[in-house]
Amino acid sequence: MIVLGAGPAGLVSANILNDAGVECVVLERAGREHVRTRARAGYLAPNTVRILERHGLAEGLRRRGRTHGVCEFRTETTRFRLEYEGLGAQEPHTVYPQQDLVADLLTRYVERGGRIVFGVEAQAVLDADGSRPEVLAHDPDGAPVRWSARYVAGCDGRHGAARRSIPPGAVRRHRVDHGVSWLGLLAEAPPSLDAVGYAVHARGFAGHMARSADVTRYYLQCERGTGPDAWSEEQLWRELSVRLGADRFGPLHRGPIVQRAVVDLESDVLEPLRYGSLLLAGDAASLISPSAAKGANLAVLEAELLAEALIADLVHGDPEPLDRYSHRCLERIWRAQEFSGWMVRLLHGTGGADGFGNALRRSRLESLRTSRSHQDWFAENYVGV
Ligand code: RFL
Repeated sequence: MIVLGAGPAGLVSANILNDAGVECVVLERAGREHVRTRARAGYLAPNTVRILERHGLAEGLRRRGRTHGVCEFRTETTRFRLEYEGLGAQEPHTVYPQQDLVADLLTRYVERGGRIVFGVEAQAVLDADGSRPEVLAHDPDGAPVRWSARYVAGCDGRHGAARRSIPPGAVRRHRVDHGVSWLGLLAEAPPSLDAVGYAVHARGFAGHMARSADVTRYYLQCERGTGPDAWSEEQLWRELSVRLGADRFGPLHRGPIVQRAVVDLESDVLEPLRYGSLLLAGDAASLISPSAAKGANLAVLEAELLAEALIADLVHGDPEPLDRYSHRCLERIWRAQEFSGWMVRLLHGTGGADGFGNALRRSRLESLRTSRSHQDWFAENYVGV
């Protein structure tokens, strides 16, 4: 078994497969340190935590993760809080930085004898429609190498080799560009509020998400095409303060901004998630806008389904779960996509000429503020995958 990519999808699959005695190797383009320290997601859904617990992968997050169950919506004039932990399914998130989860998964996999090679960039999966696919790769010295196995798990993200190796027309790619861009910032600063903050402002969206006691992620909606360094730190803090209403609702805790990246909000879904012996999971299978923090959660969910289906086939000779793998994932993926798209429209007022789109956005927010059934629906979807 070959697993491409050592992100959440690849490492969850590899751990489950390795524990079941399936011989597997993970091929990872980046170096070990880069993989262990790459800051991205932070909000884990209750179902994600349950999956990790089921497979003995939750020790670190149980010790260091914090539960979180409140979000706060702000506009130019007002704010309201939703204690979603007490609404809908009555469950909180667990805040645990993705890089810590990845580091835990990696340590455990290697401690249990799992095989991983860093610095190997897959170029293509050959003969994916046959029963002995080959991965064509470059080893850390740049020399070409080939690996072959019964199956290849494509967990190498949206720009990986797995997606590229599927011939045009063999799977459908559904895609939407939400027409909005965010500048994602990581600040070495304590959180400024005790909630996930969503500011819906005429100047654009701003978001606040705690990562740890001294690291906070912020998002600023920006013009499409803006470079990550277009604004100075002072300009960024000023803009965040304006949009988050710091003068009325309390100042932001400032600190050095240690990471910046522009994300164009787009989503896609590949259908089916299988091409012969090549199976896709995580961002390789479906890219989801970060508006509802579902990406890492879907990656873990799909990784479990994939690993269990592979074990059924390779260990027990039962190919049926693998045949159903794509269908089972797609149901969850489309539900998460629907909610993420709704969040995009809630936060940006897209979907109409200026005044119309903004009026719809205000109306959506007002409904969320006042309707208990809307709040329950929100809470259930917000923590659900
Ligand atoms: P990953 O984590 O991108 O891992 C893919 C791995 O594959 C390697 N790779 C290759 N290896 C070999 N050969 C090749 N040709 C390769 N090409 C790539 C890469 O080096 C990497 O190690 O994909 P995976 O496992 O599918 O996991 C997906 C999640 O990482 C992603 O969905 C989330 O980070 C999205 N996301 C969030 N999701 C959440 O659930 N909650 C959040 O709060 C959240 N915040 C975020 C996010 C994504 C962000 N970025 C990336 C824009 C915040 C940000 C800023």
